[in-house]
Amino acid sequence: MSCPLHPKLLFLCLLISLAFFIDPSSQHLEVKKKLMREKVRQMFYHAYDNYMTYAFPHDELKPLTKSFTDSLSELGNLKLEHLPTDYNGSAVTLVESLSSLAILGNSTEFEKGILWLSENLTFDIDARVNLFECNIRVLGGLISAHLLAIDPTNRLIQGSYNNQLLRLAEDLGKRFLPAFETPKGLPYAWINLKNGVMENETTETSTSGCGSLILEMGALSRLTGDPRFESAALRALRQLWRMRSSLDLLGTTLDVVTGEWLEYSSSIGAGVDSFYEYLLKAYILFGKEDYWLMFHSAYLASQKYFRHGHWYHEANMWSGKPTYWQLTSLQAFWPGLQVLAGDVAAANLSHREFFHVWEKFGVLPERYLLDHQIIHPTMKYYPLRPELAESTFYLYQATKDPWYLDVGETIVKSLNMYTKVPGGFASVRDVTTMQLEDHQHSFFLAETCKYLYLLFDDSFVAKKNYIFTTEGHPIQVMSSWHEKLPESYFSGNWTFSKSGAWESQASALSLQVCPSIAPNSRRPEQQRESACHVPDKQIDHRCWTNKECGVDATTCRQRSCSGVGFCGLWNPL
Ligand code: DMJ
Repeated sequence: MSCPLHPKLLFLCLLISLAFFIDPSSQHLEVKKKLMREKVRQMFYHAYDNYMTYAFPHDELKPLTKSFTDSLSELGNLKLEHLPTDYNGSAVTLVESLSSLAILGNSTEFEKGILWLSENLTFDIDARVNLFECNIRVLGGLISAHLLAIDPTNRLIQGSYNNQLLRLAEDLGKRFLPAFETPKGLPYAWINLKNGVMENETTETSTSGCGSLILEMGALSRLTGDPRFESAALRALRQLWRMRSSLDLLGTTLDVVTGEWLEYSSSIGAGVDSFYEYLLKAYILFGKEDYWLMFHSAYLASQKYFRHGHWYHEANMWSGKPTYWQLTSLQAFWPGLQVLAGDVAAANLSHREFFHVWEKFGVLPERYLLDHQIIHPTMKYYPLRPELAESTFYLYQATKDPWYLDVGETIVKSLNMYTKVPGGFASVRDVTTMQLEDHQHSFFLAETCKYLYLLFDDSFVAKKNYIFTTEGHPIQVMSSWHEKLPESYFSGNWTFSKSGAWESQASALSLQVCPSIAPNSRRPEQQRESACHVPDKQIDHRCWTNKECGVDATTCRQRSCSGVGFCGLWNPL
C-alpha cells in the first residue's frame, strides 16, 4: 500500500496499513491462501508431470496403470485399432494445460509446449471426433494459449513466437466447417478431421453441442480475419434459438437435418449447460446485444420452469412441466454463471446445495435424485469435474466471503484424499465406495486445478478482464472485438424496482424472477415487487398445501405445492 504525502492523509493511511498488518483475521486469510495455492500448484504438477512422463504425446493419462488413452479419437467412439497405426495422439492434455501453465507463471514449460506442438501437432488424421469436445478442448486451448503468448505483459515467450498456435487453430477450424453444411446450418456432432462428415453419420446432436461454439470460432474469426468460423457458429446458434418453445425453453437433443427436437426434456445440466453459458459470455466478449437478449429470455425461463427452491429440476420444453427431479454434477457451473449475470444471491443459495451434496459424499456424484435423496443407481461416478470449484471461484470473487475459501479447501482435501494416486489423479467410479477408475481427464488440468488455484490467487484475473471458455481457457475481453454497449445494458431499463435501494442489493435479473431471491428481511417494505407478486409463505419455498404458495411475479400465475413439498408453477397453463 503506498501512502500520500499530506500529513493527515498519511496518518490515516498508516493507521489502515497497521490495522491490516495486525488484523489477525486478514493475516490468517493471507497465510491460508498462500498455503492453499501451493497445495493446488503441487496437485497440478503431480497431474501434469505424470501425464508428460507416462502419456504424452497421447491425449490423456491413465493414472492407475501409468499408461495413456487417445481421448480425442475416443471421443469419437473410435477404438485405437481404427486409427492409423502411426497415430500417437494429439497431446490434448498438453494443449489443455498451456493456459494453466501460463497462470502458474511457468514460462519455460509453456514455451516448450508451444514449440513441441508447432513442430508435431497435425490434424490431418483419419479420426472421427466430436465437434463440441474438439472445439472446447483443442481449438479453445490453442486460441487461448496463442492470445497469452502474444500478450507481451505476460512475458511467457523468451524466443520468437510466429503465431504457430493460431495457424494450427485455423487449420482445425477449417476442418470443422463441413460439419455445418446442413439445410439450416445446424452442425453435425461428429466430423472426420481428414475426410469431413462421414457417410451415414448420425444426425443427432445436443443443444450444447450445437449452440456453444461461438466463443472459440468467433475468436478464431477475429484473429484470422476469416469470417467463416464466426458466421457458421452464429448461424447455428440463431437457428437453435428460433427452435425454442413459446416458453423460451429448448430441448436437449435434436436432428441437424430435419431441425426437429428429439428430446423435449430440458435443463441447465448435461446436453444444454454451455448453451446458456455461451450466450452470456459471447455478449461479454463480443458486446453484441443479440446475445444478451437471448440470454436474458433464456435465463428468465430457466428460473421460471427449472427452479425448485434452490435446486433446478428438468422440465418439458413445451409444457414447462417438471420431468426429472435430479441434480447432475454438471449443473454445479450454474452459480458461477449467475455471478456473471449479477444474480449473486441466487448463486449463493444454489451453490450451498451443491456443496451439501459434495460434503455428503466426499465428492459430487454424477446424478443425484432429488425426490428420493439418493444417488442415481448407474451414475455414481465423479470424473474429477471442475464445476463446483468453478462456481466457488466466481462466488469468492464476487463476495470475498472467506467461507468460499473453506469450500475450496474442502474440495482440495477431498481430491487429495480420494483421487490422488502415485501416477496422477484418478476419476472416481463409485462415490459410495470411492473405487477409482483409470482416467485423468484433461479438464482436470484445464479447469479443476485452474479454478482452485485462481480461488486462492486471483492475481491473474486482477490484472485484466478475461472470460473463461466452458473448458476454462481464458480469452481477454478487448474493446476492439466489442460492439457499442447497448442501452439495455444499464439495469434501470429492465428492473421493476419500487425502491432504488434494491439496485445495490440485487441484480436487475434477480429483480424479475419469482420466487424472491434475497428478501430484505430487515426492511420488508423495500422488497422489490411486481404488481402481482405474492411471496410464498416460507422463505425456502417449502409447503404442505397450495395455500402456502404465492403468485409468480413474472407470469402473475398462482403457484402450487408440488408432491415433494415445494411451491412452484406446477399447474398447466
Ligand atoms: C468440461 O469439458 C466442460 O466444462 C464442458 O462444458 C462440460 N464439463 C466438462 C467437465 O466436467
